[in-house]
Amino acid sequence: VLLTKTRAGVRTLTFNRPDKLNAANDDLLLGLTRAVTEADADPAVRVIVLTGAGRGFCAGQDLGDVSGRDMTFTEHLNHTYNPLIRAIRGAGKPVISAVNGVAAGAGASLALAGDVRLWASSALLVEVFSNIALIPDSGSTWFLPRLVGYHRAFELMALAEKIRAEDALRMGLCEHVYPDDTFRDEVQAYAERLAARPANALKLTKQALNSAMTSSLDAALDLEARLQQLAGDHWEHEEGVTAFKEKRVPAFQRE
Ligand code: LHQ
Repeated sequence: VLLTKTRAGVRTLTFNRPDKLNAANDDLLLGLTRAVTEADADPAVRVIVLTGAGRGFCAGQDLGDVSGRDMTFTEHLNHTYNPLIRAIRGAGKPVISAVNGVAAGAGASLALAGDVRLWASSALLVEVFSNIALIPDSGSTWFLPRLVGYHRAFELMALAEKIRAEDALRMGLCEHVYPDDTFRDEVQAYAERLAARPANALKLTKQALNSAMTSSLDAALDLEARLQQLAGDHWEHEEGVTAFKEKRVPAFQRE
C-alpha cells in the first residue's frame, strides 16, 4: 500500500491503492506514519515527499474498508490520522505534499499538511466530509481557515466545493502548479533544491514557524532568540558565511 524510494537525499513515499484513488486504510495510515518517522531519523534523507500512485492523491478514508470499525470515530482518529499529521508537522525535515490528483477528505488534510505543497495541473482538493455528514478532520479545520479565512473555509466545507489547481494557487493552498506530464520530475527537482539547503537551519525554522502559528509575538521573539543560538552554533552557519565571503555556493550537503 506504500511505495518507498530514495534518490539524491529525497525520500518519496507513494500511496499505492490507485484503483481507489489511494483511499486510506489502517495499513496505509500506520505504515505512512512509521515511514515518515523513519525518514526523519535517517541521515541519508533530507527531504520527504508524499504523493499518490495513479490519477489520485488520496481520496480520504476508504469507505469500503471495515478496519477501524471496532473503534469509535475518536479512537480511530487518535490511532491513525492524528499521529500521521503530528509526524508530518513534527518532522525536523521538510515534507512536500506532492498533490498529483484528487485530494478528498482526510486526503485534503494531507495535501495541506506538508511544509510545501506542489500540485499537478489536474489536481483538485475537496473538503468532502459534509457529503457523508462528517466534519473535516485530520487537521483540516486548523489548516484551511489559516489559509483562506474562516468564511471561505466554512463555505468550502459546508458545500464540499471542488478547488482546482489555478484557484488553489490563488487561494494559497499550494506553492506551485506543474503540468501533469512533467509533474513527478518537477517535484524531484524541487525536492533536490530543498535538499541542498541547510538542514539544521530548516529544522529550526520549521520548529519556530509551527510554534508561531499559535503563539504571541512575545513568545515568538523569545523562541527565535533561543533557536538562533542553535543555528549560529552549527557548522552550517560558518559554512554559509565563509561561502558568502569566498563568493561561492555553500556546501550544506555533507555526507
Ligand atoms: C473510493 C473512495 C473512498 C473507497 C474513491 N473509499 N473507494 C472518515 C471516517 C472515519 C474516521 C476517520 O476520518 C474519516 C476521514 C475521511 O476522509 S471522510 C471522507 C472519505 N472520503 C470520501 O468521502 C470521498 C469519496 N470519494 C469521492 O467523493 C470521489 O471518489 C472523489 C471526489 C474523491 C473523486 O471522484 P471521481 O474522480 O469522480 O472518481 P470516482 O468517484 O469514480 O472514484 C474512482 C474509484 O475510486 C471508484 O471505484 P470504482 O470501483 O467505481 O472505480 C470509487 O468508489 C473509488 N473511491 N474514493 N474514499
